[in-house]
Amino acid sequence: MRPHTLTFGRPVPGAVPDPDGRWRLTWTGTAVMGILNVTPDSFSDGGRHAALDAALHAARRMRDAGVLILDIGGESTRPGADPVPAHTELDRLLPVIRALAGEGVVLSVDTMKPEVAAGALRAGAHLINDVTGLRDPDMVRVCAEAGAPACVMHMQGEPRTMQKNPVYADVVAEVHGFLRAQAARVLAAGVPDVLLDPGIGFGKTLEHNLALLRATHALTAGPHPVLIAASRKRLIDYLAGVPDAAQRDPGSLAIHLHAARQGAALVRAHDAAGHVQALRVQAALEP
Ligand code: HH2
Repeated sequence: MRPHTLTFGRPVPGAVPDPDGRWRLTWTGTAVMGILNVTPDSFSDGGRHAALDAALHAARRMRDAGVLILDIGGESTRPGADPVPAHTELDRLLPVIRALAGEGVVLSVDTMKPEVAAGALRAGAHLINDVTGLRDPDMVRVCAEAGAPACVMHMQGEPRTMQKNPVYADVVAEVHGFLRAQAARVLAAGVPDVLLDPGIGFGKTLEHNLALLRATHALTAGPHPVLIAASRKRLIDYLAGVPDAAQRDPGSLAIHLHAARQGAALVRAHDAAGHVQALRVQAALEP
């Protein structure tokens, strides 16, 4: 099983300081990034405290189950989703980040907005997961200044319209080429490290998604750790007839076990405990 490393410009739970003043988080095989969505409507009404308690309870259960990273999101990026203002996103994220900082788990924040990333990093988050792939120079600056690595994801178009008519001449070459070029650009600008993610479902047809998943090994052969995030996505409905997203954990796991066999460093999952269990069993079965 392959070792993976993610480098941070400041201390992070589980990371070891280096003589060069950076902190290295190292793991072997495929780790889990657990999804924590804090986008409840109840945040705007009297259920605010209950919603915060529920989010913290879910986060601690994922941590105890053995996730490496928690990915906290305050805005849905689902196809057709409406954007949320920065202050609303921060309002949802900050209480959760403040409560979980210091609880021994690496905190990633899933945001497209530099001002949200900056606020989240100040509050104790460690990593930025930006589905726009750090195309905004302000996002690059925020990550570099905070010493936070970033997940660089590929997306064609923007969330509201991306599934209308995605077109590629060669999807694998284009997506991998974009990720490699962005990684070089972002690292040159001072961001300490990157995770690369082909962006399953972000401006891609079923055939595009399958081609990218089958080619995961070509991306993992490169120098950067790779994240695959297919949890509960629509391609599972297309492949197996599961219209209810909440019922798609078995299909998610099948995709993520395949990604693990192809060398993915991380998989992003709603059913974090189920993924930790299955990945441990698969790892033990490898010769
Ligand atoms: N997909 C979603 C959100 N964040 N981040 C990365 N790096 N890669 C992804 O593929 C990815 C992501 C999908 O978002 P949403 O539809 O809001 O749902 P959820 O956060 O529950 O997955």
